[in-house]
Amino acid sequence: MFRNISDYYFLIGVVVLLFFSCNNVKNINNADQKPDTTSGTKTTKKLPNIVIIVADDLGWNDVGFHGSDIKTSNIDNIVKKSAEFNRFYAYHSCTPTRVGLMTGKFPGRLGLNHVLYPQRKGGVPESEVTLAEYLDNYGYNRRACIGKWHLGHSSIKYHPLNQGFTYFYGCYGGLVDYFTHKNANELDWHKNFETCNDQGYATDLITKEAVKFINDTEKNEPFFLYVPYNAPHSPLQAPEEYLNMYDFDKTKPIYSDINVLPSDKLLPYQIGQGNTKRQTYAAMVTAMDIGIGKIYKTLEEKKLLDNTFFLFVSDNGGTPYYGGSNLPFDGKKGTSKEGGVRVPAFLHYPEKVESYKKVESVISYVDIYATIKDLVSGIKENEDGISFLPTLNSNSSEIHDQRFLYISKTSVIQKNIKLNEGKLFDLSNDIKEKNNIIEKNKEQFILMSDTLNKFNTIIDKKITIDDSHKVSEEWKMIVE
Ligand SMILES: [Ca+2]
Repeated sequence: MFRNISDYYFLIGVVVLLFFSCNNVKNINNADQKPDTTSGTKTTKKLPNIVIIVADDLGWNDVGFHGSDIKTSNIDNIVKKSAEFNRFYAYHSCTPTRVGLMTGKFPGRLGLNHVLYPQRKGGVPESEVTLAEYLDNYGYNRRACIGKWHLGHSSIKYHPLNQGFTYFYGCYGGLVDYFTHKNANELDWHKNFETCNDQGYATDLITKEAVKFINDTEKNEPFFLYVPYNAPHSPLQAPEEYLNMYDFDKTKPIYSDINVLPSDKLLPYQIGQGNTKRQTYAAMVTAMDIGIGKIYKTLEEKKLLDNTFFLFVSDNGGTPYYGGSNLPFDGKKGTSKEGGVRVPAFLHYPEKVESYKKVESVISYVDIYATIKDLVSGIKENEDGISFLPTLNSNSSEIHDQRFLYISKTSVIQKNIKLNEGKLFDLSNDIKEKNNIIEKNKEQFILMSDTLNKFNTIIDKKITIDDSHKVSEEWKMIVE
């Protein structure tokens, strides 16, 4: 069949690749420039509020609207009035997806296709025009990041308030204790630049701050609210009120399913553990779902919902060891198989999405920046991303389906065809990526392999990972 895909698709592929290559040159040349607000059409139309909610390590099979056993009634109800993305791809781990979301670029371009662990130096360079900085130029005076930052903590220059946000609440690192708010033995909970001693379950605190931020909005004042929950990422911890929704039995041992594991794999956390890992994980997801419901309801009560771009997405697939499930896909967080990179996502935006719609086009985390750029300035492309607004009003988007979407160093996708680790798969009839179709599709394989190699040459910036950072007391960021 792929012999029939023919020169037309090949040409499209080359054109798309050239577009990315040329754009890369442009980006390097313009790296230090601020956004060009003069080229964007400043519209007299009322700007939409932008709310982006990111779940952390939430698997494909961990939301009710995908048929999960986990209770997510709030987001399930929102999805019924949204565009649901059936092919939304993230990077396979935390920091890189956030880099792509915040810069519109593949994280490898910035040498950031790795996770910023506590001891790791680096972050998004100051020269990047983050989404928050971009929106600053279009009249968004209030820009909050409430949740888990994970885009650099070794220097104050990486702080969210130095990357375009006007308000920050939450943690800098990626593995905070949900109750003590400690990570690497130090308190990692902050309000703007200051240490914050708020007590409570992290998910609930994040929700409360997000709701407060919306309630503090003056009428006709567009805002950007970025809510990267750290849930349901490990450590597995949930308050009893949420565990009880899953028949938590205090008289039974905690984590009874972990006893079969070697003792060196036991988790050090005790507070908030349920009877099983899956039960605890489910309670964490439900806590987040209830939080999202509160954020949504606040927008509704403030009569802001109609004019709000409300996007929900997970930053990568789930980790079965920590209770997540990516069924029916194979793979997990950290892999480029569908289970690691294809994530739950939807957009609620009554202005553009009048009723439920399932979007089948291939959409990516780097498209979020491009879409918001399109929304506020009419410019439809940004570095590696392509606006997905056109997909909301049509059954398919040729530009999304025909492009080669770079997934990772080992993987590239074009519509249903996926190259991963030297094998070729047709996702239209093989979602588990079991049947290598190279033999009958050698031309396609060569094309995809060449494309991946070109991407890796262009995008994968070689960097030396520096693990010499010592987390300071209360994660205070240093001035370099
Ligand atoms: Ca993650």
